[in-house]
Amino acid sequence: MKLSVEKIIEQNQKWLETHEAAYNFLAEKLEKNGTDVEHILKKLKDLQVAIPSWALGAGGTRFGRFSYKGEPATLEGKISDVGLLHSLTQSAGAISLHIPWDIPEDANAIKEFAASLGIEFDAVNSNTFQDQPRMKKSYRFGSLCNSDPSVRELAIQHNLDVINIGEKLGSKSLTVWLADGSNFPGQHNFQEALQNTRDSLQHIYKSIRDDWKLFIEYKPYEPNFYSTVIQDWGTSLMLAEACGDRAYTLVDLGHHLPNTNIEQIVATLMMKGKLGGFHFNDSKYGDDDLTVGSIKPYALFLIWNELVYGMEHNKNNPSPAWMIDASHNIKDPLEDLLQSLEAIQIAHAQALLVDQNALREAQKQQDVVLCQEILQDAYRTDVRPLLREARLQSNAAIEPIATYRALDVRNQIIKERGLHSVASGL
Ligand code: AOS
Ligand code: ZN
Ligand code: ZN
Repeated sequence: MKLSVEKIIEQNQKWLETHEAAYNFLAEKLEKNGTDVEHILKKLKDLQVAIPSWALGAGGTRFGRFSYKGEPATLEGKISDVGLLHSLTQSAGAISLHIPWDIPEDANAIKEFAASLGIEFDAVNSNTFQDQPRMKKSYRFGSLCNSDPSVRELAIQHNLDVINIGEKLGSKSLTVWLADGSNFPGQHNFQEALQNTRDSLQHIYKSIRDDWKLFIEYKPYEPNFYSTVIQDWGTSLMLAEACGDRAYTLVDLGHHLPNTNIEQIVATLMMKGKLGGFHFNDSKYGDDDLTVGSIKPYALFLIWNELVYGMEHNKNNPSPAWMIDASHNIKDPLEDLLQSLEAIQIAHAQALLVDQNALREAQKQQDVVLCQEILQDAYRTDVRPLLREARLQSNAAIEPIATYRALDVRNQIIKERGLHSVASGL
């Protein structure tokens, strides 16, 4: 199913008048305070966030999974769902594939189909956390870290195959997230596991083309509960540096122990020019993969504040590859992703509102109270009229979720695919 621009514009009429009044009021107020509103609108329009192919169906836990109605059962279906999100927001112009869940039968045809919806292929993800049918060896005791060289070889080869598929689709990066770790003290020789991982990653890195990047994701625990080989940003950074210039750390918001200061991690990585990828989600306890901004919106704003600062000041850091890595056990996945996109852009816009010069000055004066006032003044601004205006100017929906519902998109999808169609993946 496809949403035409005409239909979206027609829906926009309902909200146009209220939107214009709210937008003009806010824009005038901001301009008076010296904010360049056009600049913010441009930044909002430019930001494109990749949608992972595995977020288009319902997620699950180890206790089970409840499929959602009309999930996309094919790669075409997943791309077409991302096309819907992009039509509604003009900010989801890419998909991130997971291999082997999403192996295209005809890469050219898939590429053309995606292009017809304005969708590009972002990072490709390898999967060495599950055994595949007919595999000669098992990842039960790890993949790139495994003490058995033949398992490491298998995992390296899988990554090379993923790169090969990505090249055919026009991807420019590989994301490696490893489940490798141990469940019990004594199970691993920590040093050997890390060295094996480093050697394996170096091998993979040598096979990526000059215009590609390697993203190394870290995570403190799960699925292993005693130790994880790449447990934190420091280990990831160390491995990225051991690989080379085009290897970077990937920050996933859910991959931190409670109360970790993620914004400081972001600042440190950007200062080193090593923040390459970013996975958005939200969490209360661990890697909960909840809707972005649903639990800790202020933390998200503080993180965006460092991202905005870093993109402005750390020219050695490439523009990070943005992706939503959430999974929704009970919501309509497309509505959940629309909420996530909105939350990302809200925090982005609020961070763009921070008066950086005033903040630097207050920091120099050691005026702690004023520093907090400056940040919270930006955070407490209702920036939604800016998001709506950016979408309106891009022929996207002023109100994406309301438009999705008004156009009865889910029911049309169900008509096409059937109620019980199930997405491949986790
Ligand atoms: C796992 O926890 C990570 O966040 C990954 O990015 C992973 O590849 C993805 O969630 C699919 O399993
Ligand atoms: Zn992730
Ligand atoms: Zn995760």
